[in-house]
Amino acid sequence: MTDEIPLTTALPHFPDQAQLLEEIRSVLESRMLTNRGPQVLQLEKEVGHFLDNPKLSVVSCANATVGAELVLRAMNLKGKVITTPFTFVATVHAIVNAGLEPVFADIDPETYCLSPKSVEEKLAKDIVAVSPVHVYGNICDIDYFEGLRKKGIRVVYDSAHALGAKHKGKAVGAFGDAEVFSLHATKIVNACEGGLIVTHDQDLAKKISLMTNFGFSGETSIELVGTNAKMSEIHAVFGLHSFRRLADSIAARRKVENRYRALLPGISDIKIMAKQKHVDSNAQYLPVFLPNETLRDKLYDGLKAQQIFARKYFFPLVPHFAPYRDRYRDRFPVAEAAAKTVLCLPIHTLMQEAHVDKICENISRILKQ
Ligand code: T4K
Repeated sequence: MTDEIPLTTALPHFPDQAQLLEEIRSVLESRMLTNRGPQVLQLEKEVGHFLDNPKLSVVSCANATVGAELVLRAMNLKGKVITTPFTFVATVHAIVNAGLEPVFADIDPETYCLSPKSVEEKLAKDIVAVSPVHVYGNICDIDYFEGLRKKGIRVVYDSAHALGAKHKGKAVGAFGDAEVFSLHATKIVNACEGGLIVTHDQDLAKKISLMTNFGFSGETSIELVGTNAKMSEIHAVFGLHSFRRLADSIAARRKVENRYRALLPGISDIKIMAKQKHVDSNAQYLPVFLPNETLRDKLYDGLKAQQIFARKYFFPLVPHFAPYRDRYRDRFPVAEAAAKTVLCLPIHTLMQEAHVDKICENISRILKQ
């Protein structure tokens, strides 16, 4: 076993470095470094082919946070957006930065995605959109949210974790009014920093694309108030390399996941997240749940002492962070329990079964102490 591999929740990996460096060199020589150059267009095209639906448009952007904000701004919404408290803070910041007010609903205890029942309880006249998150690469209740969309509520999925995952054979990207993927260094497809917006609404896609470039529609014309949210050519080269290996990355991650699934049930006091029906997961994260917060923290610290770096995604809940704390006093029993007991164990493409064995031996030892 190669012990020197970092046992971290995520690890960027570019196996073909010589080829990658060569492509970066050729971008440098072209002197075309940004402003929607050929690499960015190629990335959008290849992701479009992968999604295998000619009706979908793909727009690249600087990161998923600004991507989600632009989607909501481009929709010209005013009012409130229902989302989940159990997410990375970016989901909620994007809503606020788009001038909208987040409303939190609780999550489903099996999938950790927004619970339709809880969303129903929060529906009101001023709810103009929902932003469900495909947490850990699990897929939200697509049918329920499609029903809301038909009632006129805009549905913008935060799909930061879900590139490559499939629901009933259909690749994530095709759902709702728009989906926003993250290409951050910790994600399954990695452009160092980056995001992709996918929508079947071509007008919306055009608008968002203009908005990523200050709203320029020509050298001397500005159509709308935009920002600078462009992906650079160098980022797109990283993204393309990583994207072309997506199937291999998923296969490597599934092998790691399967080993965890074989070993963890033999250890008491730890529960691995159940596999979702009708979903081909991308194995982006490997969440486990402990009986209580004390044991979760004990395991986190114990693993860290052995240079095994798990993460508490997502603790604290977003409404408990300083900018939101005073405004949101609702209780979210399922999300609160998940936040206190979750630990995302290391999973990445360089890990082998022996690494999982080592991690599980440590888990077993720490929990028995
Ligand atoms: N929506 C959701 C549901 C999200 O999870 C995220 C991002 C977003 C939206 C927004 O997407 P972007 O705007 O970022 O495109 C990380 C990431 O910064 C963040 O992108 C991600 N979610 C979140 C879940 O995790 P940290 O602060 O927890 O990551 P960090 O730096 O501690 O890294 C985690 C592990 O990865 C470390 O053990 C080391 C390893 N790592 C990390 C980086 C950055 C590397 O090996 N190399 C690296 O370059 O936030």
